[in-house]
Amino acid sequence: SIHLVYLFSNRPSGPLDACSLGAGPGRQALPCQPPPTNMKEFMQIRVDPPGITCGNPPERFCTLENPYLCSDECDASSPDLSHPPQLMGDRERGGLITYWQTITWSRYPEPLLANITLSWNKSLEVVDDIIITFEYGRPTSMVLEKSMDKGATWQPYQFYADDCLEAFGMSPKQVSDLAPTNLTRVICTEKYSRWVGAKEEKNVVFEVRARFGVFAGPKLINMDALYVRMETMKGLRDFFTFSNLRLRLLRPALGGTYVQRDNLLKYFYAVSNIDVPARCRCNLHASRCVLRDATLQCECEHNTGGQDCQRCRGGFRSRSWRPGSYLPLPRGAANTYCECNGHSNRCSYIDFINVVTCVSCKHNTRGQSCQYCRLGYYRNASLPLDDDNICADCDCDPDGSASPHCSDSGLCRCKAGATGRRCDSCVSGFTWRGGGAENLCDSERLLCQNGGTCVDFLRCTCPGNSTGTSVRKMGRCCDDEGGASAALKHFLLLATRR
Ligand SMILES: *[C@@H]1O[C@H](CO)[C@@H](O)[C@H](O)[C@H]1NC(C)=O
Ligand SMILES: *[C@@H]1O[C@H](CO)[C@@H](O)[C@H](O)[C@H]1NC(C)=O
Ligand SMILES: *[C@@H]1O[C@H](CO)[C@@H](O)[C@H](O)[C@H]1NC(C)=O
Ligand SMILES: *[C@@H]1O[C@H](CO)[C@@H](O)[C@H](O)[C@H]1NC(C)=O
Ligand SMILES: *[C@@H]1O[C@H](CO)[C@@H](O)[C@H](O)[C@H]1NC(C)=O
Ligand SMILES: [Ca+2]
Repeated sequence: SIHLVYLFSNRPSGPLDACSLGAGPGRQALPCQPPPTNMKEFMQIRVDPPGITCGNPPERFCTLENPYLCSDECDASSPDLSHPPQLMGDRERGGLITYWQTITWSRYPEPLLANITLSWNKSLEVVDDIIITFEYGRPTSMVLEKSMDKGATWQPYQFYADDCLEAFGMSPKQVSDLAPTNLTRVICTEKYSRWVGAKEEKNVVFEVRARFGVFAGPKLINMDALYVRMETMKGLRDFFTFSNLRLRLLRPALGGTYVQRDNLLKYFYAVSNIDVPARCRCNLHASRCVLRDATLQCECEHNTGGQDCQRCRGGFRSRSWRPGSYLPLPRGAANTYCECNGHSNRCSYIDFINVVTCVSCKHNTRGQSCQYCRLGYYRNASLPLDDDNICADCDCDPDGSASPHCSDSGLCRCKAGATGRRCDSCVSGFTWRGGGAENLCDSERLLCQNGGTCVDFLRCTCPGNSTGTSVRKMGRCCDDEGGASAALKHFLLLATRR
């Protein structure tokens, strides 16, 4: 579970964190999917064949590392000596290792076969390495299988053997041999099956992290690249998806040598833990997954429904369902350009024109599918259509604008002299005075004469105190004692032009 934290730390910040509210200030810019968790908490474990679990009748067993010390006992009727399947998924406390254990290989040469089936009956997406921990040695050969349809059909996920060619007729590979083009290939690996001592290496791993690394780079620094691939590369998302897993144990650990028939009590399987770090697959239409009636279930949004949000909700069936997408980064998109785009929960059927139309569109939207913005609002092109903030206020300046409405791109219609998207600034030669007002003086074109200084683009102040008053206040010239000077005439001319 340590892995999970830095891999996908997008746990929603609170219970109200709904995917449709993913945008806006203070909200996280992340795709709409539930956080990952260790799915061992929710798995149903079944082992086959019946009678494979040790202890009924009670049995003695030895160990590979000390084959003449056979003092251990498995007894299903004793709590301390029993090893039921549940111990593969328990939370071990206080350092005590608990494990499921099989009967020994006393019926050799008949193969010692065991299946461990882990059922969730819910589409899951694995987000980190699946780790199976074997006590008393890892199997000489085994297969990890997966089902995507609740156990109806199975397919191999990875083969494990100390000799892949002999066990499965496959040449041994490692994940590091895989390239982006063949990442979804099922391989046989010898890495987790060779005998190195039962205590030295206990884990058999299905490498998810290393596969992600093929796209996201070492240490998974570029997760965006992985998301893009998930969206664009056929079969990639499905490769990491399963509803159930099965371990087919085909041959137990042999201690690095051939089978010793005189001491078969040292051959058996024992599994102490199975970690399955995964998230519910909700097709990017839910941020939460809950246990309901003992079954995992996405809490679907975007008017979708079903266990995996794999269809449109009842009453929202007139358009076809689509999965959400990881693109555009980083938030992804709901792709629910259907019905009311998430801006209304109510539709009304207008009989005589045979049209279903949304009622009471929220978020300043309007239209049959709430697909337009109300007058006075315009569409934010960088947001998906179902975003709560899709319609931005035109916010046209009441002084500078001729109308409170704006164009599709948010441009307000300006009065003369005003400019800017909101008509809240002036074209050159104009100054803002409750709207764009033409300048009467400035420091470039309409200079004050005779050493005067232009104040507020409206009046000139003149050097010395002896000159006139009226022109001094309003005009551009400071050469007049008052009266109808050329400057005043000029001012009056400008004033009339306004
Ligand atoms: C294990 O499962 C496979 C199918 O995945 C089946 O063919 C096989 O018989 C099972 N083995 C046991 C021992 O139940
Ligand atoms: C999963 O589904 C199968 C078949 O429908 C059923 O037998 C099994 O009990 C289910 N398991 C869980 C964990 O719900
Ligand atoms: C995957 O492709 C790479 C490059 O094309 C190749 O070298 C490698 O052998 C392939 N791996 C497998 C398992 O086929
Ligand atoms: C449009 O949405 C983007 C992304 O949320 C945001 O950064 C931008 O400020 C929005 N623009 C307007 C005009 O609201
Ligand atoms: C202008 O008059 C004011 C007071 O009337 C005085 O303080 C100032 O010094 C005078 N300036 C000049 C340049 O004479
Ligand atoms: Ca355990």
